[in-house]
Amino acid sequence: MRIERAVLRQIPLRLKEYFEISSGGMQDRRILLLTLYSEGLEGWSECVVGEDPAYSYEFTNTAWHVLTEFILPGIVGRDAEGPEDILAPVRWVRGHNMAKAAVEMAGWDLAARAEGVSLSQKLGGDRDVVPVGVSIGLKATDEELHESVSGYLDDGYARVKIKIKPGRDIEMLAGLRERFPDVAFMADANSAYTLDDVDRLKELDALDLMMIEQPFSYDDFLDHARLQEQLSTPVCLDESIKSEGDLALAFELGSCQIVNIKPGRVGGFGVSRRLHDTARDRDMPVWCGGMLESGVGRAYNVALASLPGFSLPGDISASQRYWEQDIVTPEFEVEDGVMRVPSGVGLGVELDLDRIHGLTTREASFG
Ligand code: OSB
Ligand code: MG
Repeated sequence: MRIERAVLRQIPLRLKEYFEISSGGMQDRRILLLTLYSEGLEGWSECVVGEDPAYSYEFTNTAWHVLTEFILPGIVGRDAEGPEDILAPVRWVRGHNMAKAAVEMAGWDLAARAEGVSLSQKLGGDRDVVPVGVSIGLKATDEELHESVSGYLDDGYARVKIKIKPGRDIEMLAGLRERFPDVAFMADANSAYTLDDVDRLKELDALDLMMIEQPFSYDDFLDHARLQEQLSTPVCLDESIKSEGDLALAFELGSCQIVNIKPGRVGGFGVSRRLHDTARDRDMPVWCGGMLESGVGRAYNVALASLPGFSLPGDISASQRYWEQDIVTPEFEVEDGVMRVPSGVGLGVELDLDRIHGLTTREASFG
């Protein structure tokens, strides 16, 4: 596939509800959409950066910068065998996985379209529906949290993830467990703790959680291992796993028992599939995380989650959980704990191009 042209766009999209995690909040998303043109086809992808460098050093402006200055000029006009070597001319660019992933993933859409198959089929997915959960941000009061949980349970989610931070953790989760004795809950700390908090974190073991996600810093493999040793609740790593080497390290040290795979964070679909394969060989469950994506990024997450090793529900929620109106049709929906994997060619959903063009605030094109 020869990449003849690339267009990068930014559009504002306001989350229906303010979303707060331990490092801060978000409401006004700035979605980056990439279109690659090759042999009469268009491949679309979303660069899943946040608006500030809290979750990762990458954010909207670093991705815009590195894509427009280095990555897109480096790949436009070049030939690639397929999506997995589309980034070959810019291998020298260190880091910036989310920026790189956007290019690689648009390449998967192009490749799927060229073969007339869905993204899921192209990747090797073997399921028509995938189990899905919801991730609920920090709430000011327990009452608000309980109300939110109860609404999402009515919507049919298969498990509920609760954001935690020091001061909003054990007691809050204990209250939730008391009110909802049988719900599959997990907690996500987004790096809010250190090993000094180990005694407190051990109290989680009484709450029957599926897992605790990323309690410590993204680079703290050793302390995560020390925690897991003392905790019966499985530790799941998110921010820490950016490459195959990170997974090998986590496995070797015993830093976690479960891994959350986000294709943007690890640099694309190729790495995501290899992480899935490795975890599967080692009997380590994986699930697909989310980055509050528009329908474009969501299409990739659903396709990824259709691989056989994604045994746990992902953070893949309905379009309506995030947006008044998504930028794809049909919107993604949840019923009885599952989401349907699109079976149409490529992303398998239609882009609302008029709306995307109307919303575009920044645009750069190459070739
Ligand atoms: O840690 O999983 C996370 C959103 C933004 C940044 C980090 C995270 C999240 C979520 C939301 O938990 C998951 C979703 O997209 O629904
Ligand atoms: Mg997380």
